[in-house]
Amino acid sequence: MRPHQRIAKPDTRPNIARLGDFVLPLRVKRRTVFARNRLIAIAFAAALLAPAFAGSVALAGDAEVRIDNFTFSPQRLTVKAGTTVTWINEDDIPHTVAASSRAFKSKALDTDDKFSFTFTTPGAYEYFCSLHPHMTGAIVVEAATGAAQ
Ligand SMILES: [Cu+2]
Repeated sequence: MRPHQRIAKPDTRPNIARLGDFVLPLRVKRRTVFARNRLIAIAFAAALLAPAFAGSVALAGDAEVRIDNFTFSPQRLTVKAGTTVTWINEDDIPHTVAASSRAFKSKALDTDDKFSFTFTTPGAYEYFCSLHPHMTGAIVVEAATGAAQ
């Protein structure tokens, strides 16, 4: 009886220890797989939501000024700080967009050429066409509020 019990004890302990060693890594693996699945799910959700956010930001942050018949239209445009304004020359002769303060200046824009400038600092930016200085316009940049951003 006693010799059997003595033999049995060393036999069961390593078995439990082996089982424990085997079960523990399995649990850890399951958790990491679950964590990976959650990360993938979050990544998918972010990928799905990103275009919606990008779209709304683009709508809020972009503005256009068209150039046609020697006229900037709208001639005076008010935007929030951080807005990118794009001028498009729809006239059949070249024009430029040049800030009176020299904050920005385009090259000569041929028909359908574009020029963009991002206004980060609030203020009134008067500009003109350096080829036809009677062509004038203004961009008024307002401080960006939390709601508008
Ligand atoms: Cu011009």
